[in-house]
Amino acid sequence: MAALVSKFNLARLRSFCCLYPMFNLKSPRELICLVVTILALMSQSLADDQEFIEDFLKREYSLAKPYRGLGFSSSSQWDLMGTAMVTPDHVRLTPDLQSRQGAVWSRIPFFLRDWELKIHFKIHGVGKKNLNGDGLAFWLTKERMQNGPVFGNMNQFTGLGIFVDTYPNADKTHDRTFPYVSMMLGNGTLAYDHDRDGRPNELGGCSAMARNSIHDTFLLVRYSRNRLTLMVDVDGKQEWKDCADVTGVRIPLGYFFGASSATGDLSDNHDLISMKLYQLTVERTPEEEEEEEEVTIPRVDDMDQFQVEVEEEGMSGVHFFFTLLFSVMGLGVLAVVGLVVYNRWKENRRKRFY
Ligand SMILES: [Ca+2]
Repeated sequence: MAALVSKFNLARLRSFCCLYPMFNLKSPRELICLVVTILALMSQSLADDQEFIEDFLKREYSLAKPYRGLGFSSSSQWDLMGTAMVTPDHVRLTPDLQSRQGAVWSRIPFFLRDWELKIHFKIHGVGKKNLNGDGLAFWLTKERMQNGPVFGNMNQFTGLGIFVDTYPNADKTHDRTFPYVSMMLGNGTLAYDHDRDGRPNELGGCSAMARNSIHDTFLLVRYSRNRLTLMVDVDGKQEWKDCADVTGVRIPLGYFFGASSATGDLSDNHDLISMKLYQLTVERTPEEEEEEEEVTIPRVDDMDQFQVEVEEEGMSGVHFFFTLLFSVMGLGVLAVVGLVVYNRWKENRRKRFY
């Protein structure tokens, strides 16, 4: 549909260009008129595209100005937590003060299979570079509204975590520049290692100069056909730069979106301006529908680290061993008892014959 709309506008522009030589521009006034007409056509095209995008915007999972449906009332779609505060321009998760934690969590479980999340955020503060912290995190997890050590959320979370880490905790490894954006898939047992800036369990990431930036800073998370892509736009060029891309990622349905932040000895203002969720239209053949298995625990295919034994659907190794052991012992006891009884019976029978 977007393509159609754009094509239509392109056609309009082209027909206009064909007409162009026919115009005999005699005065600067006519030239201005021409430029205005072209600009009007172009803005129309942008507006149409915008409309197309808005069609797929899922408002119930999005958070944007003027931040209605956010707060403590029963009709709210988002809950606030800790130091999170709504202003006309942003949701401030933490102020530029030490030891604060703030978060915002969606109340509605999420059930779309193919989607795109565009996040507009701002991290700024008075601290010098690398004397600020700790950063921001965005979530799609089973758990919600928990306090903890992972940018203001619990550790051993179940689901997706996207981090904008602004402080190098593992400062001896000068392998990356901060802020560093990364993603991790938690399964309830894997931990985010804060002291190592999440290196052991990260799925991928990139450096992004997203702090005290004069430009607007954005993240894009796309999840479609089990492929998870992370992109950043922090240079004011209005273009997405690839950051991480992983296939075979299985995220169960029914999880919650959230954003959280924490400050420690070092601090920053961590502002969330918007989180916009778009549904992606993906055609699937009946065979593909059949192949699409429903997962209960997040995992990444071909990455052992992200696999856990599903114990509720079968016996664990230890359970199986003891069941087998006791069964064998039980059979042994039965055999012995049976043998004794049989010998007694045989003896009695022999005695009767004498
Ligand atoms: Ca860090």
